[in-house]
Amino acid sequence: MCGIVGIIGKSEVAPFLLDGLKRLEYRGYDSAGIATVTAKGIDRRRAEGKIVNLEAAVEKRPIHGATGIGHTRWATHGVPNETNAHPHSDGTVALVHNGIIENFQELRRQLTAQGHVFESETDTEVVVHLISAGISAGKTPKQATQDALQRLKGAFALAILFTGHDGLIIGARKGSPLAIGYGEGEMFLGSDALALAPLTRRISYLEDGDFVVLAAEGAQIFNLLGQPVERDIHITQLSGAMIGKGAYRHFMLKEIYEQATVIGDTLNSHFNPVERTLTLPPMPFDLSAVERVTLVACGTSYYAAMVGKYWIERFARVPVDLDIASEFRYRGSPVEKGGLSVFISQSGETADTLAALRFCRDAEMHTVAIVNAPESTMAREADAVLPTLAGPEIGVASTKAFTTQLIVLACLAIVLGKEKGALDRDGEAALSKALTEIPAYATEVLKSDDHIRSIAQTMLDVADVFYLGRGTAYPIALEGALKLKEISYIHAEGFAAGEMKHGPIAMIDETVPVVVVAPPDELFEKTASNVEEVIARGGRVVFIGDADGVAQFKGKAFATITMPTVKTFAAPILYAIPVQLLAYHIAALKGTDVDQPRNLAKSVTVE
Ligand code: HGA
Repeated sequence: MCGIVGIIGKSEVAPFLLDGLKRLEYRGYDSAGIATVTAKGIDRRRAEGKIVNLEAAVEKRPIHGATGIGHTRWATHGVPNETNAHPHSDGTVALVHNGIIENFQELRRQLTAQGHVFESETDTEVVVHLISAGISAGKTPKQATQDALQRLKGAFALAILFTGHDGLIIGARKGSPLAIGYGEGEMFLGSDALALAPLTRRISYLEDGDFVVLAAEGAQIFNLLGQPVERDIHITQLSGAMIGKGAYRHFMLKEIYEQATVIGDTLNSHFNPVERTLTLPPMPFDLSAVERVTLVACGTSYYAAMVGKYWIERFARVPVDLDIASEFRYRGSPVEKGGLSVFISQSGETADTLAALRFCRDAEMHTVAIVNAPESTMAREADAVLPTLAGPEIGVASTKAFTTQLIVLACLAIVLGKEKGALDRDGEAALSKALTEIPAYATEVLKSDDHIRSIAQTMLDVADVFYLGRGTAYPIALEGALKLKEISYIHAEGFAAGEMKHGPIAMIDETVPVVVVAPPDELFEKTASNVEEVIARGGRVVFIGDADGVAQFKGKAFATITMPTVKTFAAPILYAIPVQLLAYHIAALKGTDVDQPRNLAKSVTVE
């Protein structure tokens, strides 16, 4: 969340800052702003809302300078208006920030008592005044920044300009990501390499506690004590091309449709079609010695982890602890030295999940990251990486990252099962076969798109939607409800079907659609009974099952979606698609901002 870009260029930087911000807009769209420094001092333009508003402001009043910083905001402290938009500046210093300054109130009190006047409600503005106070006291920009950083608690990535110092940007990182880009006589800063990819491919990543003094000739990196440190420069593989929507109306729809391909790509990176075996990249620890697995993630990735728990326990016979990252670290769980901990995150930057990874690493657990961003902090810090090959996911509501996470978890469950001796050759072959069939089935499922759209049409005015499932369909019910909430703003809840009678069924009447995720598995009859209970109370059931299941509810269910008959193992991956499409069409028909839903952003870099 919040995107940062900084450029020391050879000519006007405003167009490049705006371009960099567009590549980071998935991180936040509450407001955007840029600032430059020239011999005349600091100048800035800011606008509430999306980057197009900032572009209009810059067009109306062009901003000049070859050194500049930019920001796209996801507000944590202070409403999303122009006054709270970054860059914040007092005329001496201008800066952009990603993160949360946790001790901002205390610092603000102290600085106000010293005569500093604050104009915004943000936590960020204290950093401006702290550094500025140092400059007024005669410190250099480097010293003033270093001293200010030592007083900050919380998380930050910062890019800072100084009046009188055209050609200088200081960047700093603690918790939130920040990359340095090396050009020819030009230097760059960015929240990720993607933002910098069109400008340079030579990238190094700041480590926590680092700050960098950037000039046109290069970068000097220091640790918090001010000692020079070296960080490797590598060539990013990320493409600088702006990703387009193609013929699709929204990125989310395009990404739903890409699933047939990217599921296959991800599976093929582990599957040997000749020997029909699955392998994982070598791990720096012995998988066969793993006695317990801890799965940690947030949001949609958490629901992928939940499916992973069912699979690992069933096929590898290894107990799995499942945790929401924001809870895990604080609940004092007894982590086991030598145990396996797996962290799942599309961006690989999710603050809570990253903190959980570091917590487990410090407790000497083995750490594995399942991420879609191969150059992310989690990918760099984990003992081993299992990448999802979903390609860039631009829609804020995750779709293809989810199903490729499931593929990776399925492979992990199978390989762990083999290593633990819980799965024999035939078992592996049967499960692998079920996975290899998924891409073709996914293409078939997508053919229901128009039908699902017609069902969506009947759900535009509802206030609540329930989703039910059992076994691995239960996390899919939870994910279906989350997708709907995220993009349509309709209240939705997922339940284990067997839980309905313990409370939620009291909510059922003819106004509440109940989406049932019911693949043909050994739990089908039990789910079917729960559906009957809902129908008996007037519930409007949208039944998702194979032809036999659908036949059972013809005439009783309000609507049905017929799925191909697939193996139980493959079902959660395929049944994710209709719930994604249903949420998508409801939101698109309602006319919400599907790709950039209100209050949300991708790459959740704050706690
Ligand atoms: N706390 C700052 C920056 C927000 C942020 O990093 N969000 O991800 C603000 O509210 O402006």
